[in-house]
Amino acid sequence: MSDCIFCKIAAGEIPSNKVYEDDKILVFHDLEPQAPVHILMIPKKHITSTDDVTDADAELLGYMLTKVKDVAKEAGMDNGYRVVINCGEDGFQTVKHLHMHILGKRPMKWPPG
Ligand code: IU
Repeated sequence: MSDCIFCKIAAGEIPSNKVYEDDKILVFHDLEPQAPVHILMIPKKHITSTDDVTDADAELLGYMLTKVKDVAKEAGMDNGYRVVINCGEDGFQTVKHLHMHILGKRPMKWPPG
């Protein structure tokens, strides 16, 4: 999508502090970290939110989950971490391109705010 900032980051048109990249996904540090390590994982394919996921995306989303532990380990999150996907207004999704937050290096609380 031409007006999507995460599509532009995925395409390299806007720079990011990259952690990992392959043909399917990009992983980069969040600009406003909410934990000592706060990483975002995005599919390069534009999917607006979990509300927009279709059967055709099953392999891609499964692939993303398989990469989480590698990214977490690489970032030193040896004692656990949290994976979050916000969706829609009540879910406080501000960027309309599906992304996983991976947060760690501090104890998390539950329930989230
Ligand atoms: P949310 O789940 O849509 O609320 O999260 C969007 C995140 O994207 C949020 O943590 C922002 O700090 C982050 N972010 C970013 O890292 N770089 C950007 O250019 C923009 C948002 I726009």
